[in-house]
Amino acid sequence: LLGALSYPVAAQSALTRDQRMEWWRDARFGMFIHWGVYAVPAGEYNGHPINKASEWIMNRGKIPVADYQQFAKSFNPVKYNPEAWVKLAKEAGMKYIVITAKHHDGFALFKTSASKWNVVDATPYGKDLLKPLADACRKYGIKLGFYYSQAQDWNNPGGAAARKVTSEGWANPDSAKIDAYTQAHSGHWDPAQTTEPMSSYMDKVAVPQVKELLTNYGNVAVLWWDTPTNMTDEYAEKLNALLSLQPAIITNDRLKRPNFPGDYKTPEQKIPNLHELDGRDWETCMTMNGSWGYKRADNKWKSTETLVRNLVDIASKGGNYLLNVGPTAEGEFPEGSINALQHVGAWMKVNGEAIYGTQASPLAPLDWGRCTRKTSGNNTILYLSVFNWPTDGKLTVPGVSNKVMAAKLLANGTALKTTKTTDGLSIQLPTQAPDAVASVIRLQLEGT
Ligand code: FUL
Repeated sequence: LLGALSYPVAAQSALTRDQRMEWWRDARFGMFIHWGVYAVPAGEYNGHPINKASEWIMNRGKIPVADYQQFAKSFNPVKYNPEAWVKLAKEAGMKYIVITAKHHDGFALFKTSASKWNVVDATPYGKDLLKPLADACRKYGIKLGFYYSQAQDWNNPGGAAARKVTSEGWANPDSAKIDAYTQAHSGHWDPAQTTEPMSSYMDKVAVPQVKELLTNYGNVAVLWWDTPTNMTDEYAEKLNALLSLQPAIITNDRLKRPNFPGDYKTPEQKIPNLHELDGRDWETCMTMNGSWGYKRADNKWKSTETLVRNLVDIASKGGNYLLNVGPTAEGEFPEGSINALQHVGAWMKVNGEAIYGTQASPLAPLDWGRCTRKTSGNNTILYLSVFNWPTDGKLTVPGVSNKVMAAKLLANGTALKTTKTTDGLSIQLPTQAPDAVASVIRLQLEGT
């Protein structure tokens, strides 16, 4: 009889949101992975670079379904080494990974009976990519989450397509015709995309696949929905109900707005200003170069300084940083992201305690850097990350009048002298910054 129920009734999780969110709030730093057959064209189509295209190449280039599906024949990630990926994430100081189980191109990185458009059935590789990643995460104590594009799906018939993007960037002689068709067909550019209504895509693909993801891979820490384009309340409800398969799972705010706010907000490619924060949990997702999916020509990597300071800035405002890697079709991380992860990891090894398990700064914005906070018994620990090292060796911390129990540099343990001034606290620093990117002072104060 129970088997006759199509959807499990949303059992109210025995855990509170605070309990489910606890690990995530402590973690502060995670890895996003955008991986799929778009890594084959890697930003180019018919010998032309497509404007702003990596994982969006099918839509930007208005590539017909049958042509796009050809890329799967060259998707053969024989160098895929999930243990190496997980170890690298861990070395970088990241505590969780969120991978695109299915992006807008509809391609499933996992074994699914809901659609043939998946890694097992459509590629020469022929094996589930998520299973060994889930195993590696379990082995190394990293939480695993799945990104799932629940509404936009440009390959499985009936999936939605964002309306506004027009064909661009390649010398397609039919551009004008294709754009007119797209405008008239709710963003779809190929009749093969609309042979079924969205409700049957939801029933046949999205709902069963989310069920598979939440059943076949052990503990799933995060369901990272993406783009609510054309979502109805009815299907948002059905997808949301599936989360009860994983009672400890947390989820973001992209299932359907505004009725499904999820557990946290997801500013994209930007760090919110303080006045934009409303007390809800949030996570900034960001690329390491300019692209989510692998793009061969994109070699503009953010510097270690930018990445570390972003992480510190985000932690000082109480948020998380989800930093992206776009692996190649062979299954490797691009060199530029490996380097970046190693450099951030070296900083985190020394200064990680200024990030993990911290809370937002209690101080007014500082012109020389950022602050995070922890409580320890009857004391408050402030972690002062100094970006601009004072040339006169004196750092002023406005607004601090508590008794100082201890002050030291995390980089080398050097104890620091402090004096109370009318402006707050003055800390005597060595002339040289121990770390050119961000040097952290651990300041232990009486009182909480
Ligand atoms: C967006 C998507 O459309 C992008 O491709 C990317 O996945 C980003 C994280 O979210 O909404």
